[in-house]
Amino acid sequence: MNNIKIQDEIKECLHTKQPVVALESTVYSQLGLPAPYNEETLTQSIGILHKQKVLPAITAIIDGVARIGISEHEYERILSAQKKVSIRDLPIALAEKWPVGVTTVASSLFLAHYAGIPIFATGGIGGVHKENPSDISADLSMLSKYPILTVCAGAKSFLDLEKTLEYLETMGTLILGWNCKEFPSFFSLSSGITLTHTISHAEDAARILDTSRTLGNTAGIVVAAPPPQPLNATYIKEIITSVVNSLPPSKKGSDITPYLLKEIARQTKGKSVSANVALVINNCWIAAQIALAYTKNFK
Ligand code: PSU
Ligand code: MN
Repeated sequence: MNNIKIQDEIKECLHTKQPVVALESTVYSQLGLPAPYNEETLTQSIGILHKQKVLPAITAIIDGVARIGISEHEYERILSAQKKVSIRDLPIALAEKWPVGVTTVASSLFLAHYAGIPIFATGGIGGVHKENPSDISADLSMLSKYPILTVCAGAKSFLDLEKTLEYLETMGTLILGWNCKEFPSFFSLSSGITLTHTISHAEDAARILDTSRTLGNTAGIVVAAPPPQPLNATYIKEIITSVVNSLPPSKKGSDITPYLLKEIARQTKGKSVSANVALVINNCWIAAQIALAYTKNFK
């Protein structure tokens, strides 16, 4: 396939059983975080992985090719990208050779699986929307389709978290709280939803992932980590309610998530952005720990 390319360094790492963590790219574009915070988050995410000798594999569409692993000189393409590529968009982005497209959790999981990378980190997964419960992110079905472990801070809290968890359960995706008993609420700690399973060590996550893969289970695993710089739950809830209730009817489909993120950032005067930056970097750190434990003990 000449429209999917795995970076040589990543191929080599996977071949020699060295740790690799896959990353999406929408969160690092301005559709996920405003400039210059998107660049700072990207640099720090990559930095934290390199520091632990774990190779980052950023997924993105560049010059009509789906890439697993991009070089530093190409970061600018992601930072300024305006086109979000979810799983449904992937064939057209490649067939029509889009110059640049940033991957969502859904399309990144597909590409990570293609490359054979079992561990993936993001900010928050998509989910069932509050304002329209039939708007269900393709992230959820893809999370159950590939035996990949995804580290996130739960689902973005402008979503219906109860319905999101119900959907994941129906699809057979295991959710593990990372040192927490409640499903994290992305910008804040508490969602009021108690999780069935909690883990406290990267080795536990690695063992559960290995067991699942050895069983031949095709569903993924979600490790949900509380945000390290949470906002006050009542404060952010009020803002989210007002933003969701005043969603302009012109915002449809995949434009809704970037719009809500932007509007919440505006109304919190950037506080939501700081919380978002911190949790993305924290999730990369956790994913690196799990990748190290997995390659050391199980691969
Ligand atoms: N996490 C963040 N910011 C983001 C996203 C996740 O902290 O911008 C992106 C992810 O790429 C996720 C997507 O897959 O939002 C979900 O979009 P939708 O609801 O349209 O499926
Ligand atoms: Mn949607």
